[in-house]
Amino acid sequence: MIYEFLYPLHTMFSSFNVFRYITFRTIFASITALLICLVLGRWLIRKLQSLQIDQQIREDGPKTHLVKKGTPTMGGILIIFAVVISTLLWANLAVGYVWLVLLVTVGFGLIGFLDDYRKLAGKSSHGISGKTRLAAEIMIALFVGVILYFKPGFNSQVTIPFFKTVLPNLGWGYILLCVFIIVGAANAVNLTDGLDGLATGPAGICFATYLLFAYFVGNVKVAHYLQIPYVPGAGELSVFCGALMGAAIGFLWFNAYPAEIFMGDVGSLSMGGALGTVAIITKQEILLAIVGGVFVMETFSVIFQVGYFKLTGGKRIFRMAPIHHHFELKGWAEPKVIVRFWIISILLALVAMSTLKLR
Ligand code: 57M
Repeated sequence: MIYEFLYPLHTMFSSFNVFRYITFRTIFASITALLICLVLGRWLIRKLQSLQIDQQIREDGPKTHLVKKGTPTMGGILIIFAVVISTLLWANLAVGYVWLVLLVTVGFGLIGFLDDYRKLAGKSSHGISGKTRLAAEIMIALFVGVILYFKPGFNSQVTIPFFKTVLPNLGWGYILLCVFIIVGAANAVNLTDGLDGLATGPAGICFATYLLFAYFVGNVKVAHYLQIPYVPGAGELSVFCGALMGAAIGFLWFNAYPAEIFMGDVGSLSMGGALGTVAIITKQEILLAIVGGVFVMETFSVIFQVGYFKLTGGKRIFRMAPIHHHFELKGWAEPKVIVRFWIISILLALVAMSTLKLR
């Protein structure tokens, strides 16, 4: 809104010309979201405690988690609030992509909210049925895929890291890819969110990375120089990614070990769905597997664990999946697991950025 109302006044106040710059608005979107989380975090924790919206801890998990019983959850409500307010304030709302990512953020957040609520209402760690949740996620992702597929100027080519001339055109199959990436990313972040800040940190790193990608693909000169697809309007997603990065950092202030609040499925599904959608719009779909490598590693550890368990009639590859629990049961202190996963996430983000030149 600031862009729409204040930039036109630059003819009277020359300093308002600064509102035209995506870089400026991205920085202030990050600061706005971060401050909203810092200012409201303590209040939300107290509110959730008074409403007894606290985490049910599964008995079959690592025993070190039992002390976490009673930790307020559904803190993702704050993340979504901060991101929506900050994006509406600082992004150019005439760009349709902004509304598309906001739809996914709020839509997946609502699914997570209902899941969290059912767990609390049922006082167990099982929420709405997996099929219902998956169906709702697929519906939203399908809507995004169809909108993008039929949007004039948006192509159904897939960008392959390291190969600038390999751009397979999936046709309507691109819609299925959209569903796979958005739903996959949402559930990968959800699985990863099992230690204090374990999902929050890498999510912030991923949005910082896609903040840059969005700016690059949305700038015709930079896109041409890097020989990556030019996506008119995608630059505004830098503002959205900046807001999400700021909100993640702000939430981490309270979610850092020992966590005073968990984000809940409302936060993890929301952030993961938003990340998948940004990766698609910026035409850096496959690169998400590198940028979000921690989320991919966590998900595959579960797939391999469950598959091996069924194949061998009860044997396990890991002491417990997802893999963060494996290291916990090996004796690593929780903070050590968390910070080492953050380091891996930073490394993967740097490798992903390097692929823009290694082509
Ligand atoms: C999402 N949720 C955390 C919190 C957070 C198929 C199977 C792999 C599913 C998986 C599962 O249940 N995943 C659900 C992970 C939970 O966190 C809540 O959920 C939200 C995110 N969706 O915001 O509200 C617990 O994680 C801990 N936590 C923190 N700090 C945080 O900042 O300590 C979360 C956030 C919280 C808290 O203890 O209660 C979770 O782990 O459930 N299942 C598992 O991950 C289980 N693994 C398992 O069963 N492995 C089996 C098979 C199925 C692969 C095996 O290895 O043989 C583990 N999780 C639990 N108990 N809770 C182990 C058993």
